[in-house]
Parts: sequence; C-alpha cells; structure tokens
Amino acid sequence: MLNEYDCWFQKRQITVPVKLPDVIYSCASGEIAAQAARELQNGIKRLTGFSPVMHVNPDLNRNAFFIGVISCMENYFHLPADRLAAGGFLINVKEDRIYIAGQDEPGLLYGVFRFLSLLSLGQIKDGFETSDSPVSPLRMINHWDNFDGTVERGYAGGSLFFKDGVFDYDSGRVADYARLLASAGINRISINNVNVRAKAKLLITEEYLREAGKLAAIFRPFGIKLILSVNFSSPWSLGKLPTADPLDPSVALWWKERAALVYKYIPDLAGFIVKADSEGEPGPFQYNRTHADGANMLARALEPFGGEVIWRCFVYNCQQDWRDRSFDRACAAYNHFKPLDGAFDKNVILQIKFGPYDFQVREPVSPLFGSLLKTRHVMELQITQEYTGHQIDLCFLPQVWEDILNFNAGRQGRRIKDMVSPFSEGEANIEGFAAVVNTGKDNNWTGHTLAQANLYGYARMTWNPAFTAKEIADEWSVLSFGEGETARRISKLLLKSYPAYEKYNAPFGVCFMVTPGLHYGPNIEGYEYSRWGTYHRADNSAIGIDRTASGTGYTEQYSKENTAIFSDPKTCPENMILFFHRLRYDYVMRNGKTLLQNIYDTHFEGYEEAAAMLEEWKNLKEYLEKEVYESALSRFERQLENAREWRDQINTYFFRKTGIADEKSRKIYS
Ligand code: GCW
Repeated sequence: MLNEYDCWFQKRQITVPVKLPDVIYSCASGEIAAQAARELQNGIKRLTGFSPVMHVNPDLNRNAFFIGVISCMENYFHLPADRLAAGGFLINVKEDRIYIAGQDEPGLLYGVFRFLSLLSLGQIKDGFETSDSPVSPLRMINHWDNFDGTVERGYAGGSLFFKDGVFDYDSGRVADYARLLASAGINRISINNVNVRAKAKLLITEEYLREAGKLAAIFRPFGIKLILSVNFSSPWSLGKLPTADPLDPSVALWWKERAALVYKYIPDLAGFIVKADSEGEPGPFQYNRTHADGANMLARALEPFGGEVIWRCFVYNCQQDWRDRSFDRACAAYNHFKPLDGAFDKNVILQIKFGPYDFQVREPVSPLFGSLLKTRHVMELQITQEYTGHQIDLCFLPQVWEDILNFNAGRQGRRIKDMVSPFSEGEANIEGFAAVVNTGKDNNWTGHTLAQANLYGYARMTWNPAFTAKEIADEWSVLSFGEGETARRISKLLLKSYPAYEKYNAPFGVCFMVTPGLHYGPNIEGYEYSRWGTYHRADNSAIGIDRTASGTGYTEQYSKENTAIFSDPKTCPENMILFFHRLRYDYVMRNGKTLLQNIYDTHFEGYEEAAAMLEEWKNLKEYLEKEVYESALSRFERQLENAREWRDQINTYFFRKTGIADEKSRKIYS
C-alpha cells in the first residue's frame, strides 16, 4: 500500500537473501557523509524494521556496513579499481560485509541511496557488486515559485518555500524534499521564479539572504547547492543606480559588492540564474549590449566565490504581429546565441530549452545543440506539466525525453544522450540538464500521484541519459508500489500515457492549439492572431508553416544531414511534420492515408486510449490505498473529459474547414 507523501521511499517489510549487518562504520567525516550514514540507518529500518548502530572506529573483523569515501576506505580494504567520476560510487556485498564507497561525499550519499533502492528492487544478494557515476555533472531543478506563495505553472499546491512575501516553509518537509531529490541524484536547485518580480527582487538583500542561508543549510547535507534567480535590472531597481548597463563600471561594481554579500550568507551558492530580455524581463538589449556582455559582467562578480551564471536562451520577440510572415519565432534562440559561441566567460552556462518553441508536446530538438562548440550549456526540460496536462492528465514525460535524447544532432553522428558530459572546448558537449519542477505543497507533492514518476524519471535520466523510459517506469513502480502485479500494471499504464496524450493534442507537431494563458485544453485558433509568434495558419486546403529554405529557413540552422531530413516531407519524421511543413489536407502520409484522415484517426484513438486508461485505473481499485485511488480517479475522469474536448474540437474544426467526412463515418459534430 502506498503512502503518497513518501513517494519512492515507502515503508515496507522486505526479505533479503543476505543477513544485513547490524553495525555501520563510516570512514568519512563531513556533513554529507554523516547524512549518508543516517540515511543508511533509517533506510534499513524502513525496509526491515531494525536499525543498525553506528560506530566510529572500524573493527575490520566484524560483519558490518563499511561506508566512506574511497580515499579513506582504501586504507583498510582492497576495493575494485574502477574509475569513478565525481559523484560516483561502488557497492560490494560479501556475505554480511557490505561496502559502499563514494568517489567523494556526494558519491557516498548516492551510493547509499542506490543501495537502498536496490534492496527494495530485490537485487541485493551475496556477491553483488556495482559501480556507477553520474553522466551529467549538472543535474538541476528549477522552481518557478513566487514569494507570494504561488507557483508559476504549478499544479500541485502552493510554494514549498515562500508565502505572503517572505520565506515560509516547514523545515522537516524541505529536508524530506531534499532527500527525494538527492536520492535520485539532483545536485542543484534554484528556489525562485525566473520571472523575478515584486518581493523576489529583495532576495539579494541582507534580510532575505539570511533566510535563504537557512534554506541552503537544509539542502547542504544532501549535496544540493542553491541557485538564486536574479533580476538583471537590480542595480537600478534595488541599488538606485541610474542604469543597469552591464558595461557601466558602477553597475559591475554594484554586482561585485552584491555577490560578496550573497556569499557571506550562502558560501557554497552555485550561482545565479537569469532570464534576460525575455517575455518582458529586463536585459542587456535595453542598453544595446549583447547577452555575452550581460552574462560575463555577472560572471565576473561571482567568479571570486566560485559561482556560476546560468543564462537562459529563451529569448524571442513576444510582440510579434501575426500578419508579419517574415519572422519566425522558431529561429530566435539560434539566431541570438550561435553568433556568440565562444564569447562567454568560463563560469557562464547557457540554459537552452530543448526545443525552439516552448516545451510543446512534440517539437524538434533545438539546433543550438550540436552547434555550440565553445560555450558551456545545459538542456532545459519541463517536469511541471504546463503543456502536457497540468497533472490532471497522466503524461509520463520520460518518454518525451527519451525521444529528445535519441535525437541525432548530426555532429560526428552523435545523439543528444551521447553528447552529455563535462565541458570540453571544441566539442558540442551538454553539461547536464535543468528542469522546471512539478512539486508543491500538496500532500503527494505532485498533484497527480503518478506524476511523482516524472520527478523521479527526470532525476534518473539526467544521472544517466541512457536509461530508457521503460526502465524508469518499471523501477519507479516497484519502488512505489512494491514488487508484483500492481507495479507491473502501473508501469504499463505510465507507458501508454504520452502516446495517448499526443494523439488527442495538436496534430503532428503543429503546436499551440491550447487555451491561451492557461495552456490546458483546446483552443484551436487561440494563438492565431496573438503576439506570441506561434501560428499554424490553417485554411481550407492546408495547415502549417513552411520552415524550409524556401520558407522561413529554420531548417537551415541544423547540421547538413538534419537539414536534408527535415526539409523533405518524405523524410521528415511525421510526428513533427507540421512543425516543418505546410501541407495540404490531402497530403498522403506514409501509412497511405491523407493528413486529414490521420488527424481524425489519431483524435478518435487518443480519446479511446484515455478511456482505456480510466478503465485500467478502476480495475486497480482493490490493490490501492483509498486516498491514492480516489485522487487519481478523479483526475483520470477529468482527463477523459479533456480528451473528448480535444477530439471533438479538433475534428470539427478540420471538418468545417474541409467539408471532408471521416472515411469511417464516426461522429464528427458539424
Ligand atoms: O512558456 C513560458 C511559460 C512562462 C514561463 C516562461 C519561461 C517563467 O508560459 O510561464 O515563465 O515560459 O520559461 O520563462
């Protein structure tokens, strides 16, 4: 039975084929190592009912858990000489002596958490050994929490950190949150919205920093460093300088002094994240400066303290005239940032949304990946379900990410997942990931209990982008529901969810048919005459935008191979064919059916699949905790309503445009 607050840390009585030792010897002294030892002690208690005791001086002749950092453990034991990266660990089980060694203290903590997961997964037995290291150095979570307690694009209750203009949190709950994140490998967290407005501007003042320092102290033993979102215009909005021009010496000095103050309260702060010149936020463009000028100025202020600037690339004109066809929003990020490759300081990291638009259900991977060779960068994903169902609809996002990670960016034939590694000049390496998180104050953290799988899945995939969505679904389901049939069925349900969601949503990658502002439910022309630059331009005979060389030229931003693939409708992946091409409704797709008939078919099918998911959930009733069953049941019911609305509005819209009936004569409202 699942206690939804505990997520993948369920209490249960497991049987283990080895006799677990009743003593823990820890060979490390720091704060994170101490946390690791406590986690091991509590974790064993949670899974078996008994609590091993901790001893300081190792008795090498005893059966025990021997845990520590490798450099210390090596003095006592011969450990396999696998090379581990920062954050890596090894686990060794020899009868009832169990060794967990970390490359460093975070590595030890990850090793302990992995050991506990493996115990739950039934994999620990005599002779077991494994070693593992994180593939991504940077595994970040972004909160879009506002100081008034609301969460931008949050669907799981209020902020875990703020309320009514001040820090307001339950420190026990924050520690539980840190545990959840660290257990799956997260090592950075930005706590406030990238839209830094109202009271959030005060975050870098003494009064607020004192509080931020206390929050940092809760995350610290879990190996998680804080990041603060800052407003680029702070020198004048906060500091009362006449300007925030990044090349003005008084501005640079103001930031240097401010950085010193910030680091006085949070000595291990990872850095600042900045949304500049984006959707109304201030930035260097106001002063005719480049993004490199802006980012480097901040980077130099943080550099003496080891801080980094995470600079977002979500820069586009959000005041577009829909009449103006000379301009394509999809081209914006590349046009702004590719020319600046190499112009950024070494402690600047660009944060690039995975696609050229904005976390759509299906959109291509941004051409910036594979083309930035001299600039550190990470990929930004979205765990919060802004466009993927608001945590009402079930949508298992590791499937979305798996497709992204498998994209061949064209350079040296490398897929995105093969490009993830520490920065190296001249290579298109992606240093890791950031994602807008889906958590809030709801008791189950994520609104939809099954959306916990998205948080877990994100962390696991950033740890190692080679994990498949299926592996993650299986692992999460067993950790949450226990080994057995229920977990197997829930894993299958997860894996059906994204294909269903995609089918009833905007067809074939055309994007933005959602209700404006809210971004839940259909509104087919909701963005058609707006300023946001996201149009589909459907008329009576065709839909989509020609983004090839003869159209907006977006396809030319890719590698030669990808330009060729995307430019020809015959080779373009059909799940995003309407992102790249304007096609007639009678265009014949690879399955021999017209585009129009495929739109009808996918929408009828998507609804049927949502209906089947609801039925499957009902069939699981007797195996689930009442609270979990019921809260998700009401969501599956609302999802079906949503799928019905999408199906009927989309089908009716295209039927009215074309006057062509469904070849299977299913009901389309005229
Ligand atoms: O898509 C948009 C969201 C905004 C968000 C923005 C961003 C924080 O609708 O809510 O603002 O993306 O990523 O900055």
